[in-house]
Amino acid sequence: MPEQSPKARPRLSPLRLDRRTLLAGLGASLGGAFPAWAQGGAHGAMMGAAPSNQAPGVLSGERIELAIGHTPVRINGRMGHAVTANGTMPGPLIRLREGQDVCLSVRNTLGEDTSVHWHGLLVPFQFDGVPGISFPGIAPGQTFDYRFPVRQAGTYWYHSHSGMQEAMGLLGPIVIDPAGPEPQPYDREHVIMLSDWSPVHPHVLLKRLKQMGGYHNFQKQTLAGLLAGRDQPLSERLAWGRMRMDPTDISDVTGSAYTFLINGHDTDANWTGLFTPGERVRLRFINASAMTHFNVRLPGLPMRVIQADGQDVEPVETDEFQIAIAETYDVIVCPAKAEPVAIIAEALDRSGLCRATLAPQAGMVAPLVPLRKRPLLTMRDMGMDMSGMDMGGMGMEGGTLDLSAPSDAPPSGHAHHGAMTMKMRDKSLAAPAIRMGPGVATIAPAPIDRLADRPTGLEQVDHRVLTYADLRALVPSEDRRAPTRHLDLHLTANMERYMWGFDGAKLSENPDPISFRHGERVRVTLINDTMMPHPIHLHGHFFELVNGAGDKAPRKHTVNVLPGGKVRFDLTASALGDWAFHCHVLLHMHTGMFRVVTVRAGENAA
Ligand SMILES: [Cu+2]
Repeated sequence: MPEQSPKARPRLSPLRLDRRTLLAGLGASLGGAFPAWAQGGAHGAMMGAAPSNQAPGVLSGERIELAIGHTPVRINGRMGHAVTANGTMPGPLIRLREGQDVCLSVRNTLGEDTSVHWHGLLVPFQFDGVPGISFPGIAPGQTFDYRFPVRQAGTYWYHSHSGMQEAMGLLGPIVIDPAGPEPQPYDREHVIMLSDWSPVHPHVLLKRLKQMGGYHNFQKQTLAGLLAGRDQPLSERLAWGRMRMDPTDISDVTGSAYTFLINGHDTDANWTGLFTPGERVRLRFINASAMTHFNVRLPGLPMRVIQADGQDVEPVETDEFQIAIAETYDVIVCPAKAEPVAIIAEALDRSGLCRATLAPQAGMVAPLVPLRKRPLLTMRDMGMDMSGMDMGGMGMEGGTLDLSAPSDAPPSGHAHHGAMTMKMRDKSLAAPAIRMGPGVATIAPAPIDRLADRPTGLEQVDHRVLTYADLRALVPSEDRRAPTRHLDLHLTANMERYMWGFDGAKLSENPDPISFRHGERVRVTLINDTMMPHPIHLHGHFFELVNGAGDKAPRKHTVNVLPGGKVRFDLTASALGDWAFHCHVLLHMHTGMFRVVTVRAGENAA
């Protein structure tokens, strides 16, 4: 594996792995309790089975109880301390049916406040679970009952919205069966929950990042790499240097701090889900990580994507997809042979991966794949893709809708980078709405619509890769009114000081809420002026991505805005109340990339 960074762990060497995975396959346990759905050798659920027959330990019915507490866990051979629901990480699977009522009763046995947010669920705002916005939080010793009708179907999840509890393990899956027939029949299903785990307390990780932005970036380019032709051309490196940025700054906390998990198991523990050859197996992928986007593939097995963020899409076949933090994708795979198949979740920055196995019988281990070459950010990621542009055209306003430009085009105009890179620090280019304080270090001079771009790091792989432009809703959107208002929001940062915000303001500066009239139809444009992807999540609503699919624009609750990119979505402000709107990278949210969205009845309400 010549492309591995020096920090890649030795445990990925094939020889050691074989011995270790053999041990795991023979039943050597890494310890820690798992709910039945996340145990190795899980049978999964058969489609159409009553919830009570699906698997032991699935929580269903009209009253569901969760107890939040402390639990010691053992991950990758190290003991750690987790915050858990009902004593396990991940937490129990909550299985509901569209149309039912539910009371989720959450008891806090911690010594600090807690909360649970039902991610992607359309609930009355007072049951959305965000302390300080929708309710006060759950004090130690208290129980809070969340009561709401279940108005949707699909794959969702729950997590704490208090402090760093989500990064410490308070997360679990929610599956909602449709009231009617499944639009995409399958035989068996497994939940595949991706997460990242560090025995270091998240507050310590944050402190390191504030002291030194690149703390966890051990993949910096070297002179040796440059000479060997692995790294960028010298002219480009000089350009990055002038901006005091680093193109390997893909993620702020990487595999040097994290162990990546599938259903709570690391690669050695090899979570295994069973299948019978010939079955249609539905995999419900949930990225419940605090800080990690994953590239997901099952080498040798095509995937049919049938849902994104719990919403049905027209089936689309692919070989790999990137799942940003907080997104979900449901796929159907049909393994025909009685052989184990690997599920590979590789961290976006290639600092590590997790392998799990789909197998016809317990004890089988699918082969591991090596980490691929680390991705580099391009000038396109800086909102400075100038392909097809004459260099005199730098005055171009607001970029172009560039859905046709190939995403794998090499950054053009090396000779001009000196002039262009200065643009990124030219604050006179900023839109008037941006508060130009220390929280804004860079502006993307020419952000472009990147929905048809392959996501970061997958530009060059030689198989199919899902893009947002491939997603089409199975059923046309209910609200086909044209938006009556346009709203631009910039995602801004000063990475060196680890400050993140919307329009240059962080939440602690008390920016005005983003307000919508009830029923209003608004086109929102998110512009990423930073060098990192931001999965932006709106509570209480779905929005329709403007991706060229017209009436079949896919509905999402979270959209990943690529660096240097912009994303447009249409929103019907259908849910009264105050809602959280934030980046789901936990430490970005925690350091300010968070706004309150308020939906009020008004004279023009629809
Ligand atoms: Cu959320």
